[in-house]
Amino acid sequence: MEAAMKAAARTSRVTCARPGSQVLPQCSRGPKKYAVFAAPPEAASTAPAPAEYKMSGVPPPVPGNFTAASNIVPSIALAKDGTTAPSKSKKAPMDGNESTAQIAYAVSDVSFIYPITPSTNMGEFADQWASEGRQNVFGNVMRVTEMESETGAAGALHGALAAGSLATSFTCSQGLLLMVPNMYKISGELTPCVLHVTARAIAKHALSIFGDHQDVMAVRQTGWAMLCSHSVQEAHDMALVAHLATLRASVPFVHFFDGFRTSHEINTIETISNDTVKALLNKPLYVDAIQHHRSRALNPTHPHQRGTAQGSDVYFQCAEAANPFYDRAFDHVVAAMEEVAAVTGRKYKPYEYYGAEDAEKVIVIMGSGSQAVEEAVEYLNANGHKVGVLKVRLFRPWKAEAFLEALPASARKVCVLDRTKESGSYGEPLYLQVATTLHEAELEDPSLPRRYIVGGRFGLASKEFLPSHAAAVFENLDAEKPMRDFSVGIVDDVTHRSLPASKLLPVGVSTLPTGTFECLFWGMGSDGTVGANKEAIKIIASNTSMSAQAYFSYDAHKSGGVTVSHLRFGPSKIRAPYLVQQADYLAINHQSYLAKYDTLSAVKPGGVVVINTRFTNVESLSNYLPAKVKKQLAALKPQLYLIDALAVAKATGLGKHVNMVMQTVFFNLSGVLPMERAIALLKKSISKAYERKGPEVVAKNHAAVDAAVSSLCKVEIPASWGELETVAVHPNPPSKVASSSRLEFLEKVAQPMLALEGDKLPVSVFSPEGFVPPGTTVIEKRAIAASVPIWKAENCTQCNICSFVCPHAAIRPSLAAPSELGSAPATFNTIDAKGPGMKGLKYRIQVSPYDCTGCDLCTHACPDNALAAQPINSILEVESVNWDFASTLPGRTALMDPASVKGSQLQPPLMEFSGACEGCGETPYVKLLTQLFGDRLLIANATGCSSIWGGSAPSNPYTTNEEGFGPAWANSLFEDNAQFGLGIATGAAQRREALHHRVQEALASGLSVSAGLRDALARWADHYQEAEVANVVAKELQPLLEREKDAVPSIYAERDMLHKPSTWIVGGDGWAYDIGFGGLDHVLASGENVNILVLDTEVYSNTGGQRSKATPMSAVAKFAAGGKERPKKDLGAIAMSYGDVYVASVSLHASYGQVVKAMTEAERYPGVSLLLCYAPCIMHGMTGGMCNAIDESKMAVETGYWPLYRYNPSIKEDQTHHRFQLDSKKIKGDLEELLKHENRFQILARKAPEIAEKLHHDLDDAVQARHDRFKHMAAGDYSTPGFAPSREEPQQGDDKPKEGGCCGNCGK
Ligand SMILES: Cc1ncc(C[n+]2csc(CCOP(=O)(O)OP(=O)(O)O)c2C)c(N)n1
Ligand code: SF4
Ligand code: SF4
Repeated sequence: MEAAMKAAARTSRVTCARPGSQVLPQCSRGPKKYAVFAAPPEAASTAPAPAEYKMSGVPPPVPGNFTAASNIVPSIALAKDGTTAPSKSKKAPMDGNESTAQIAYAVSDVSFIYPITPSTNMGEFADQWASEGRQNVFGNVMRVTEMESETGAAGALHGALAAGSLATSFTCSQGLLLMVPNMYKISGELTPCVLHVTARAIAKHALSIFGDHQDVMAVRQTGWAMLCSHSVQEAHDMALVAHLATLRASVPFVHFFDGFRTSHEINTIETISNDTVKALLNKPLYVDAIQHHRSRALNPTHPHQRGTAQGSDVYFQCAEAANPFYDRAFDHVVAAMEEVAAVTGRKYKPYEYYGAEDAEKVIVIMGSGSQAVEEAVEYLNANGHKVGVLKVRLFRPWKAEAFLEALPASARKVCVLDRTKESGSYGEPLYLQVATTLHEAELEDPSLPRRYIVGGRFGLASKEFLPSHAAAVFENLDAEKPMRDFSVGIVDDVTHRSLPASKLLPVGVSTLPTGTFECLFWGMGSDGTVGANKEAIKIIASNTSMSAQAYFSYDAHKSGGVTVSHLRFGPSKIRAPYLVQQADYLAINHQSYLAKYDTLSAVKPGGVVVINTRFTNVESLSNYLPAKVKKQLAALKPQLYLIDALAVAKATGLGKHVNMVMQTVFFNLSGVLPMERAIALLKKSISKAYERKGPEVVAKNHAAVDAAVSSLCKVEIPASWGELETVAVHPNPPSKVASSSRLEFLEKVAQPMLALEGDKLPVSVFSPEGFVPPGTTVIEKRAIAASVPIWKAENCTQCNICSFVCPHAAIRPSLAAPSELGSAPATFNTIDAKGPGMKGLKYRIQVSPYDCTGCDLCTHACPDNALAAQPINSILEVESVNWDFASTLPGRTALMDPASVKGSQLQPPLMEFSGACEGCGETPYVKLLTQLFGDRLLIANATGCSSIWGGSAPSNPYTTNEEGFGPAWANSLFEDNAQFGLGIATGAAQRREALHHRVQEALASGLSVSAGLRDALARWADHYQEAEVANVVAKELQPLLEREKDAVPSIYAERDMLHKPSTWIVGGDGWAYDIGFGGLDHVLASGENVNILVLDTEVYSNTGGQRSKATPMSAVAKFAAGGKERPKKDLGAIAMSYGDVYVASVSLHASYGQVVKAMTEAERYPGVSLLLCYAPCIMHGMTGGMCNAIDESKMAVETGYWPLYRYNPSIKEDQTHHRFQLDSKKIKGDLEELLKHENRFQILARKAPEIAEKLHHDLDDAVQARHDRFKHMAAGDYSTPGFAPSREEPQQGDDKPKEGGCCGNCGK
């Protein structure tokens, strides 16, 4: 009920003004009056503009009841629940996304969005504020709609604009590319609109979520103005400038800032209040502009047509007709900047120079990098140089005169830095624009001095750009012949284009304002360190007069990865768009990091170092620490503190969460606030943050704060540590199948990257196409589990289920002949192997403690209580030796049918040790796939969690068997994976057909080869489509072909196609149900022999849990904050409706046998197969954690929430045989019980119990109805395939039956 009211309220707020808060007077237009042409005020002005639009041949807009002086922006009343946007400017710490979203929300009616890192948060902020009822400056609540893709978001944006709304969106990278077609349309129609973009790299040789300008440069041709912010403060201010300028200019704006660097950097900014924005928009100029935008909307009361087709006679002229808008846009931006300056005191220019008035050398740059250049400029000028920086904010439309005016006349040498790379171009876009500007100026005025101009690249994918790099750029300009087309910040030892390091400002020399305090915190993903530091910086920024800045860097693991928090605070404004170089304070929250990473390299000599360690005295620490680290400590002479934070956390009931303890210690040692005050503020922030989790959790955290400081010990560093010898260690484990290229990759690329030293790698070590060899995760050895399972031989019944369910392939059965156990470690106990063919063999279950994540799924799954979790420290050494020994035993893969639960686990998993979360529900499916068909797998993987845990360089969990065969894996994009997979399958099939043809021709031509080769080729030709036979013969053929390659060169050349591959298209529900559905549907209809595996977590897991069309009714997800009101899409029914698609719905943890059966059948089926896989995910918020995924999955099947079925079109229907088999035949148990175990359902139950009850009830009904339908289908009645009986008849508007019961369509 409340949801319905909310929805109605939202709609009404958007479409009509509340009494007394008139948004815009709706036009009471007479017929045939045209007000459809975009026409901005003639000149940029802050003075009230007359409501008159001069444009030759264009009638003025019809004013209706509107007057230019009317106040369109009502005073902001509190929304019903009392929430509102800030009404006064204030200083506040926030990141670039929030600072932008605040403005976008304040001035927009609607937003259409689609999640993409790092822009997603802007949409999420907007959605959150809307759900809280926050009003924009028009007194409305923004309507936020998540679309199925950015294509859809852009289409909807276009539509909303055409309907006269003030609409906005947030995106970047691939998302922005998907918007291109509509961007042309929006600009072509001269529509005011702002798109906020966290500029990001584009997926090329690899995907990267980090920041640069490749995406925005890929839309520079679409006719949108492009305004760039250089800092978090600017993101706030320029967002407003963009929204004002677009109204003035009637040209759409892309407002962009650097992804992650600005979008996720927390900095203290001065916010602009809604009252201030409102006052600006109340100016008659904007009143006019908004009214004009609305009045030229599509409206049947004063209709017009747009989007027509034009021919060669007029298209060109029409395109040129828009020139005046672009000609004036620059002035409008200047005017908007002046207006913002007038109310904030912050002055901006489209091109702004900073530096020596008589500078000889100038860097031109756009984005956050300009702040690093500013620091370098200050440093160099203070040291007698004459340099400056010209910061570009407005990239499009470009105004040459203004640019030239901003450039000091003294500048003889100019270097343009682009944060993008256009391979093959003659210079990057900003460089080309500046070069043309200078060249044309010199042509027009020969008296002007000639300037030397060069261009270079920096900062791709957030590569560090330091003041030192900027100095290197100035030094390049000093050369007699400065390098052109260079890179800075990397070492290019291939084409030798990188600049040498700066001598004037070496790395390590600080350019920060005096008194800035820098801190580094090394934490583990999901251990709470990042969250705690966000709170810390907010406490400092809000409770002291200091400026503050925070930035967080992560590695690619979904869980258990490394996080480093970079915090700065001090008396002066902090720019520094780069990582902390010299920390005053270093906290290492996990002692193992000291040995694994060079954590001490960025600490100031004499700084504070705090280590969370079990070894809390110098003697025990000395035994633990590697010599290299001790030597570093001796040289740095820090104030060293030790604390067993884990013990404190455990004692206070926080388990392994040490974040609160470490945060308290930070406040104590940094002295940033008086300790008493710091504790009070910390406790306040804890109460707020954990309120939702209940008073117990709050109390435990408070107790941890109280206990922290007394556990801290200060230790003196022994002088002897400085004299230690250090030896390099080589952690490469033995590898059964290791090509030289793989070993080289592991040594030269993977190991440095895993040690977080990838920044130091030169260009020459990389494969330019970004390819990664198989099996690289084997060297990671993360040891992130707190406890790992140990086998209790006496209880084991040898079912192999522990291995089957393990998401990380970290526990496996071993079989050994007694003779092979001679060199086994003493602790490697075994039992007699059971089962057919196992006689005389020994059996053991072995865990890899370094690779286990401690998820505990195996111990929960074991039906015989044969596994017990033990603390990792107690077993690490023993069990890792046992694991190494087990890895040397020969595989006994042929002993059992692989297509069985037990037999599948005797096959080596060819996907191991991925970076997925502990207990992830996706990985076991893919691991099983590799055990069933791994030696012939071709995988097309959609972007999503499975592409991140499955392919984050250098970690490639896909590995090879003893013959070197294994899955070949590729990710194209998020949206096109089905088509990509179809292409792979078609391409491979085509090449095999051609090979088959060649073989047949060769055999027919009586070729002179050995009888053995002839016979094998003939057998292959007869069975080349039957994998089981063809692949055996293919192996047999390899040595024969090698020997006689000269006789059959064309067959020899294609010999890798003798092997029959199995193509699998893998992706999440976001891909399959939403963005990739169009392609998926096409593949379903294609009849090709491909298999589709949908890992259904029922949300977009990879981007933080946004709603997809697979999200079940009543679940709370991002963009479904009030619980999803619509049912889950039935993808299986859609697929079955084709009739010739194999479809199965499986749940690995609920039925081990059914999933093996379904995968095997799907692979065998000679057409399209679709497997819908229930994948528990951390996003579900399971009570007790992911170790309960097995019980939860079973309950989901029992209650009918997740059905198990197989639809096999190859079965011939008759009385007893049916294509549709319902494997979960009965519904039992209480669905409500299941929902009680998952936070995604409980959030709503706590927040709005009545709505939850209704939605849960509806879900229950839908489950029951589907089960009834399935029972019919299982009995051969397919009369309503795919259509669940609906509970309510849809309202049919004009088509509703007329009296007498006729639908009316027959005309009666
Ligand atoms: C065109 C485009 N838009 C958005 C994204 C960002 N993105 C990457 S993965 C993902 C969600 C994946 O969700 P799903 O398919 O359900 O897979 P899961 O992560 O749950 O395994 C999104 C939105 C993208 N990569 N490309
Ligand atoms: S605890 Fe988890 S990761 Fe470790 S072996 Fe068991 S199932 Fe695998
Ligand atoms: S699917 Fe869920 S559990 Fe698995 S890696 Fe993604 S977020 Fe983690």
